[in-house]
Amino acid sequence: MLNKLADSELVLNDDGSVYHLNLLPEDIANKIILVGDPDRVPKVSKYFDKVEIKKNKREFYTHTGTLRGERITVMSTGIGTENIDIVMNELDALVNIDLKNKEFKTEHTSLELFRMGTCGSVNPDIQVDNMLVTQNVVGLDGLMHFYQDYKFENEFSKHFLANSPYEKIKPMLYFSDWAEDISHYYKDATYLGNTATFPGFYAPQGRQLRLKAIDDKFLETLNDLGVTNFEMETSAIYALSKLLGHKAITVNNVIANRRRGEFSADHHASEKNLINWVLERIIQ
Ligand code: R1P
Ligand code: URA
Repeated sequence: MLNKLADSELVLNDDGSVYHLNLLPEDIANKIILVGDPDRVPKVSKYFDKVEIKKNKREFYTHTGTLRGERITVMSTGIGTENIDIVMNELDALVNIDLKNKEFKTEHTSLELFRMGTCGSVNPDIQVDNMLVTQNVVGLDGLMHFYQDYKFENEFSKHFLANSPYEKIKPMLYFSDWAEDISHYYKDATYLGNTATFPGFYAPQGRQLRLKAIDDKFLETLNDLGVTNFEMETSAIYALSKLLGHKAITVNNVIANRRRGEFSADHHASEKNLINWVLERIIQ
């Protein structure tokens, strides 16, 4: 059959669930909170009225339940865009592929994806323990170069490409803005910014412990190019949402101000604040 996927391409577990997420279509809601840290999942779902589903495999922990009567899922992605590649493709398969027949469905279902993460700011004026919503994102990890038809250009991307001095990382750049506008949920956010997503936490984000990073001015240079904050997932979430027809928005709690060398004095309290901030807005 024309659209039938081979067993090697769409891999399923013995119970018919998708390979890494270990989920069946009925296990997820259309509104999904994505967090990096698996420990953040129960910290979110403890606010649900009730939790109906708890499943996990590797770093992917999922709780689905209701909050103020609305069905909602919270899932951990682990760290990095290579995990987001798995999360986005398998979430999409759960709603847009008939898993029993391994055929594409004719009706498209669009998910609402809310990344709730942490980041470091490279704008010295952005204060720690505040929420920063990503409007534009630049990916320096290279994932989207493996997908055909990914093209994106806007004022931010044009400015960045025209002015970036980093020849070595230029071939790995790609850009996106929010996949479809679900920014109304977060219209009162303190900061709206341009996020850079990296394939690492240390040298890729300009941190130098015993090894030297690309140069000593990395943070200032990226800030001058318009970047406000650094993290490790949003570029892939925005770009794959765009291609797959889902809606996505990231809010990151700023836990580090890299330019001032400051870290949140109580990042546990700050995380709790982030969770409440998001839940109050996405389920009214
Ligand atoms: C690095 O410590 C991790 O924290 C940030 C980065 O994107 C990376 O995943 O996000 P989370 O707090 O959601 O994991
Ligand atoms: N997450 C990151 O990826 N970088 C930071 O500086 C803080 C959180």
